[in-house]
Amino acid sequence: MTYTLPDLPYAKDALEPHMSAETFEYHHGKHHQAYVNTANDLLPGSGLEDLSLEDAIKKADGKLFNQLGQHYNHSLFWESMTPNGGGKDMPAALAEKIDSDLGGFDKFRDDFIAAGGGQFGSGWVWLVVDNDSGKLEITSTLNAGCPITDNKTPLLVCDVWEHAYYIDYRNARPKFLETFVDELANWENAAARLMDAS
Ligand code: MN3
Repeated sequence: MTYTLPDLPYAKDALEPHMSAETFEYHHGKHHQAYVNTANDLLPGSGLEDLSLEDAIKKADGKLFNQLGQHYNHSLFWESMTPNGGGKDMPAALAEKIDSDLGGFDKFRDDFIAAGGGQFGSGWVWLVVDNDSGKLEITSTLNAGCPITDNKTPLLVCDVWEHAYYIDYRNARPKFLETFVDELANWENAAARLMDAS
């Protein structure tokens, strides 16, 4: 297995003014690329060379886990955004599941923003399906943490490392999270992942 940086699913300036081309130049072109390169440097001799990314994450630890987790997390983060995304307008199957499992869109919005804002230091905030209960959950992870190691299927993720928002929002992480939910979230992609999970 050799990992490669996935292309962005839109042009670098497609999410402006909410996320700038400059942010993508650094975040996708440099940060994510570096995780991919380091993963490929560490993989030979790890015993995980022939596994899928998901299976390798479940078995890796230490520095290799960090690179693989960051590769998976960033790949889903790019997919988790779309031009003219966000807001309440989403596929019915996902909206109904948010109503039944998370108390409706407004409560989901508040709880997702609070979970991302409350993550101390670097990390991620997620909308996931718990594979045992089948219910949606909001969860956050530290550093390269990834919910697939906790038997959950990720539907949507927002990066809350400072490098994700510092160019466009400086220190205003809550404003970045509000913009993610209101303007950027790719509900179509989350709904497709929900369908695959169930
Ligand atoms: Mn990042």
